[in-house]
Amino acid sequence: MICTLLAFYSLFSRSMAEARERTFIMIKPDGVQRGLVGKIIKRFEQKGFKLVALKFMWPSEELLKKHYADLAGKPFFPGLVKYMSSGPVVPMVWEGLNVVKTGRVLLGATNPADSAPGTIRGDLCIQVGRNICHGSDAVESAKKEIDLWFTEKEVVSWQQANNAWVYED
Ligand code: DAT
Ligand code: MG
Repeated sequence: MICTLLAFYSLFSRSMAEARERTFIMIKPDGVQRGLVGKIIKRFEQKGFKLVALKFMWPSEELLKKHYADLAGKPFFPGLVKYMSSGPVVPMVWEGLNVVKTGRVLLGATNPADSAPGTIRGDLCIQVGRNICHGSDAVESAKKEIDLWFTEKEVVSWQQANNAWVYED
């Protein structure tokens, strides 16, 4: 009996821990300028993911160079930093089961020419240099990006009222 309870508890706590995965999503300057903020946020909300941090800010080149540090050697890097620092952005943290991977699926392929219809990029943009949104590509990079863009206090832990209707356990 105790074993059954323990097994059940460990299963339950594991699935709850998995549901607390976090990813860093950002609406880029073109997404803001084109009035797509609400639309992009809506995709994540409707899916069932939980918003745990959000702000509106004009990022510095310095911050963007850190954010895209692993692309520093690419020929498009200077243009990328210029574009990303050309206006305000909406950095966010979303939480949920497999949210890093599923977040990328919701965004669509990096190059909108290859993004499937129904995805954010597939529906709302055309060129890779104006692809309106960013999403972390792995759990580890998500942690780094969240720490880069948000302080610990800005990320809010809370219980979503509809949780039991989004997850079966
Ligand atoms: P993603 O944003 O899907 O994670 P990435 O990390 O490879 O893609 O690149 C970061 C951003 O850099 C991408 O969203 C748009 C820009 N970018 C990537 N490849 C590019 C290219 N070949 N030409 C111009 N911009 C590019
Ligand atoms: Mg990337």
